[in-house]
Amino acid sequence: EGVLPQEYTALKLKVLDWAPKAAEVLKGKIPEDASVFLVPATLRPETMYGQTCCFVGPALTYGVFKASEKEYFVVTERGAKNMAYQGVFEKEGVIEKAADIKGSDLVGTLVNAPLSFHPQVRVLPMDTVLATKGTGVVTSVPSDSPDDFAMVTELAKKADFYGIKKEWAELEVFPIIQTPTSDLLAPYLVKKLKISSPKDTKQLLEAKDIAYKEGFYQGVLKVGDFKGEKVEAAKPKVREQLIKAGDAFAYSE
Ligand code: A2H
Repeated sequence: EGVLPQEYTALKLKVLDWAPKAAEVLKGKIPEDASVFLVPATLRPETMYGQTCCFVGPALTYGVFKASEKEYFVVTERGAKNMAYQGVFEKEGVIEKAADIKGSDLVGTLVNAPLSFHPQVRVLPMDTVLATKGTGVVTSVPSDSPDDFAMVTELAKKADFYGIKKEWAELEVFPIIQTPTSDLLAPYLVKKLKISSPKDTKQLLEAKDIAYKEGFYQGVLKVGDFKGEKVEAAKPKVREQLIKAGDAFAYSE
């Protein structure tokens, strides 16, 4: 962990249809008129146009936390504790948990992904999601995140093994950011560094480092309201737009 707090954007992915297991576990625990959101924490709000799924750690335990009368958030206990002291919940400092649910039970749930070219995406498993970072929920942008691209490729290859439908992992990957080398930087780097699975940790770390720096300092948005602007300039603007629309909020740790 660094000395300065990380400023994340917490995105609200509204649940449209629960996976059967999740529906069973949560039955009667959440008011019928409330909306439930999966809430990933991201450092790259300007890439949200490219979301294709939402990752949870299948072995992690999540809570469904009451943010207000009408809204509940699915995050880790740790994430909820941080939120409670950042003015995210209606009652400052108070954590109300409606239910516990395992990540594996959430897999297959259909959620709305704000700004994405794919407005409806699935919750999918990713073993490398850390319980000790962010909210334990990670939105997947395979065009710009090598980790995400390696994982969706793996999921599509071994859909049966992961207990998912192949097509959930095969949503089209659209170019979002142009850099000097590519407009699909993550797939480009995964190929170039010969990354064949999410287990190629060392190369993935290198790819992540290159992608982050090149995307931030040399990237230009190809899509959306800030098309043509440098990532550096567009990042806070996309973030503000998401927050103003009620689709996101500031989260730090
Ligand atoms: B980023 P940092 Cl396009 N476990 O969002 C593992 N990874 C997590 C996580 C957790 N509990 N919580 C957040 N993350 C991911 C977008 C993105 C991200 C892109 C490119 C790079 C990138 C779409 N996924 O991150 O250790 C989230 O993925 C690479 C740095 O706090 C979050 O931003 O620096 C990022 O890691 C936060 O990682």
